[in-house]
Amino acid sequence: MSSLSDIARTLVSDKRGILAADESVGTMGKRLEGVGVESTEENRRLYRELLLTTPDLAASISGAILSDETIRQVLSDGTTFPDALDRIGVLAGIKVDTGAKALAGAPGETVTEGLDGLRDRLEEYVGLGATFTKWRAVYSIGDGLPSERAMHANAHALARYAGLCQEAGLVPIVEPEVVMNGEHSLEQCREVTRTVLRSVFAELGLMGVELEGIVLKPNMVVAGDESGQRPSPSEVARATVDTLRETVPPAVPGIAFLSGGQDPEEATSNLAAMKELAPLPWELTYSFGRALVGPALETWRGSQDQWDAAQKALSERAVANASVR
Ligand code: 5MM
Repeated sequence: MSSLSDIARTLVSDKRGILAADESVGTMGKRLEGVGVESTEENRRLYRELLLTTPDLAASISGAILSDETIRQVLSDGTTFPDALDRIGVLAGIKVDTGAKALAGAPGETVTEGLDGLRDRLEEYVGLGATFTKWRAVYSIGDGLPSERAMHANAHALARYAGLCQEAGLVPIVEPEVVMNGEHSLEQCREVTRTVLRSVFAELGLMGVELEGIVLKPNMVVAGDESGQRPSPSEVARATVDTLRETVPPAVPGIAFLSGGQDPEEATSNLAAMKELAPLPWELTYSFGRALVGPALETWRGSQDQWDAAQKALSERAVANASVR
């Protein structure tokens, strides 16, 4: 079995990135209904089959994050999703959190849940073919937010999750997302992201998490979507990389960004601008959800006739992201 650091390096190296296809049933339902497709178990399965059988996917995708539903489903030919990914040279990952829930004593804020019974669930996921995992904590910027309480609760949960995954031989993707919604400036996003990342790495240290065996999945430092600001890719890149240099130890092998609702081309341009700031202590790559699959979903709209065109749309985004220097 590969070591944790080998798996983590495979996920972030050779310019490949991670496809986040782990929407919960609720989120996937909203996305499918948005393009006029009924959210049935079969339609969710079919859509994931479309994505993950895209020709040449492995040239630009190192790993795919699945949901609990998908990891138990099979392709039309009867192959399980993890087996199908293994055959093409893509690692199978699994989202193991059970969602962001209201945090007591912190109005408007959440803590991500899923620690209860996690050790047993991880053992099962290993048996189902997973080699890595994901857990997402969510932080909003607002009047007095995020609170110290929410930051502490989420960092603690992320670190306990990461420790359990490494114990099970799985590489944890640690995803603290400062969301883009709001009127905040780029500078405010930078301050909050720095504070959040500091708290996460402090907790990872306390829990004895091996930094060589994780992948960090942070937000890019951007202005709020209602701020009226539109920073250029070089401004986003400089603010993001400066923040990461201040907070992420060089032992971490790689950073795979989420897209957070950015336009797909914008996310690619921002990633490209960051890579221009090399040399950096860690690999930089993508772990996009919407910025990879959005155009494919819009193209497919549930039509069998659009199957090839939708796969091409995914391929174009994946290749564009893998082609940035
Ligand atoms: C793909 O969506 C992931 C799961 O979301 P829910 O559990 O809320 O359904 C999500 O965590 C995703 O991996 C990240 O937000 C990155 O996706 P984007 O679209 O921001 O790149």
